[in-house]
Amino acid sequence: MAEEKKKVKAPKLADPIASSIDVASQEMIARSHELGIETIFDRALTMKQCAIGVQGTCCKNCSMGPCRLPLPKAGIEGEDTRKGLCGATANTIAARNFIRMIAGGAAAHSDHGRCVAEVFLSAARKETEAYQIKDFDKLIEVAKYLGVATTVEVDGEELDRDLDEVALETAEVALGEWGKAEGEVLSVKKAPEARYELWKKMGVIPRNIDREIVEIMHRTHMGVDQDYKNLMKQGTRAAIADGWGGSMLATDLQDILFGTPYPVQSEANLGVMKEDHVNIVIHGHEPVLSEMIIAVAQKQEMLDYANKKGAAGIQLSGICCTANEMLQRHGVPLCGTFLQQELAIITGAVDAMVVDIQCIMQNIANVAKCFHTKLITTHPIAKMEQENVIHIEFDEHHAIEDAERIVKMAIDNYENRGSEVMIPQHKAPLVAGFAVESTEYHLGGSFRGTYYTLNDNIINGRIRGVAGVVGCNNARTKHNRDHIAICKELIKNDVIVLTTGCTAIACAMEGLLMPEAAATHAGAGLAEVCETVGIPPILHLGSCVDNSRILLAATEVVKAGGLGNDISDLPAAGSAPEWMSEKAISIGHYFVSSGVYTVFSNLPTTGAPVFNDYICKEFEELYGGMWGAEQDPIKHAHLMIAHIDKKRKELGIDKARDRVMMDFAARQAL
Ligand code: BF8
Repeated sequence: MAEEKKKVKAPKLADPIASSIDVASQEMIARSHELGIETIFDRALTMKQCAIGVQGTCCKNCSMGPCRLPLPKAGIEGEDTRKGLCGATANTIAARNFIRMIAGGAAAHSDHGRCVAEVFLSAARKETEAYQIKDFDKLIEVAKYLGVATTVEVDGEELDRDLDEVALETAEVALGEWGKAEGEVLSVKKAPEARYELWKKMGVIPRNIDREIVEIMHRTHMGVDQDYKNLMKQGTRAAIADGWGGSMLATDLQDILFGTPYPVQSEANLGVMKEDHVNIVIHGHEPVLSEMIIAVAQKQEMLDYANKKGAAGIQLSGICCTANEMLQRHGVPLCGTFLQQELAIITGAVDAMVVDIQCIMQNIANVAKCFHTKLITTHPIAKMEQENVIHIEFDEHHAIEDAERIVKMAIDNYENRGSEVMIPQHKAPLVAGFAVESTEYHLGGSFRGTYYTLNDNIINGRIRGVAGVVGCNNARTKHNRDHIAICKELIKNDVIVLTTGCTAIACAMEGLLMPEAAATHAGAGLAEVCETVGIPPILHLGSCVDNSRILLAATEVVKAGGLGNDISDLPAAGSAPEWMSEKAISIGHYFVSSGVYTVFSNLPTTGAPVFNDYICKEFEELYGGMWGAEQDPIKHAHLMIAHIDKKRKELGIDKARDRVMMDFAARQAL
């Protein structure tokens, strides 16, 4: 009887308006409640964060723990006597946890890169017809930095080497970067010379990509490295192996295979799905999968098959970084950010969601159960336990057949849709695809494609500085709020923004990736430059592995001259306002190690104030870059702007000055 009387508590439901700034997402969160489907927004209310874990001071690296070392409410007065069972201090524990996050992030980016390198090798060996080299200029560029000969001497004459040979050797050397026995990661030399020399002096040049990740796991094992500075030295080496190694190779090899992005127009948000079309949403990270699905979905026989099944066509769209990859090379629309993956299925219009690796929430399988949606995993390292998930393993040797099977499965599923379709009618136009090469072209035109124009406008003060704003969504933060507030504040203050990942999708959904956004949102100086060269004030540079493009853009700015000798001299700053993944920590740390002041909403280091100070203050003296943390978006943007102004002052360009055309008399006076 007592049980009967016990009241069943209604589950807490997220307030749609408080959960997201995006109207389409708000509508779908409300829809999820109507249908009784739980999403991450609801779970964020019921599952509280661990107060010690967020401080970074919980050690679970051996079975005597977890040892939890919360920071006393009153802070630490005098000696910090907190210790784990083995005696590990809060600094050691926080540093171990921090660099394990770097290892996780670097592993994810770099393993993605390795997979692309393997496909590239298959293509170079002509083992697959599905993948072929698209960008030969990029192949030559990559071959050169990997030390592969691109010319051959015949009878005393220097001739171009056979491209098939160049491709094969480049693929073999590239793949070797993950595990070679000797030497150093070759792409690291793409950094400005001063940066490379600094890393050499500090002993943080990565030897190969995998080794630096493995060494983190060793050093953080019970009873190994117990000096937070030494731990961070290895964290730095692994982060460089990611940004200037695994991620950079992923980007470059993808460009060789699938083409280097050039500006394209498209649209963003859940409203890109079409009710009368077969909707296939591709979610994950490796374009190896999505490229094939794009190719197959455009085949006339597939379109005819879709028509036969009663659909007007096939609408592809993307979630997470696959979305950015498909967008920047093909103009395929963005369906949504990380936090919209469940919401996309709740439209009832997704006939198939195809996923590969990273940022895929396990709950999408539970949501898919409530609809007709086929959820298809494709990668051998990323399966799901729920029984409704279909696994079709994607392999470059039969990629077209795999893609055909997937697309056909989606088409066949179209007729199984229920009456519950509700696609929010919200989407925004965008321009994306600003790789280093296309930005150079835009800035300089066809006669002098260079970064001089950007440098000139930074020096004359029209552009105050450059910001890289990147990263995830986080269910603990109102969806997209901080991305948008920070980006708007930066461009309002004449700081041009380079963006990737989910920040890029958020900006697209807000209409900020349109050239017209310059007139409505940017300061007068930045707006003038954007209008003159025809670019948006926020440039979409691709997916998260493409943060390597931001590093290379910064390097081009250094090379163009007038703004110092190193990335740390530039009036530039980085930000990840809504970060959540380990990849974000690795990215943040390779930005910091490259000399960039990088601000996150919060850092998992606050429980160890000495270690926190080390990475947020002392690191600047060592590497010219440091971490910062600020939750309030406007203050966050102004920390970045203050740093940009500090750098302008150091460069002696803090007073706006226009280039003066001097007449003869003025020259004589000089
Ligand atoms: O790699 S920004 S939520 S999608 S981790 Fe994931 Fe974060 Fe989005 Fe792409 Ni990057």
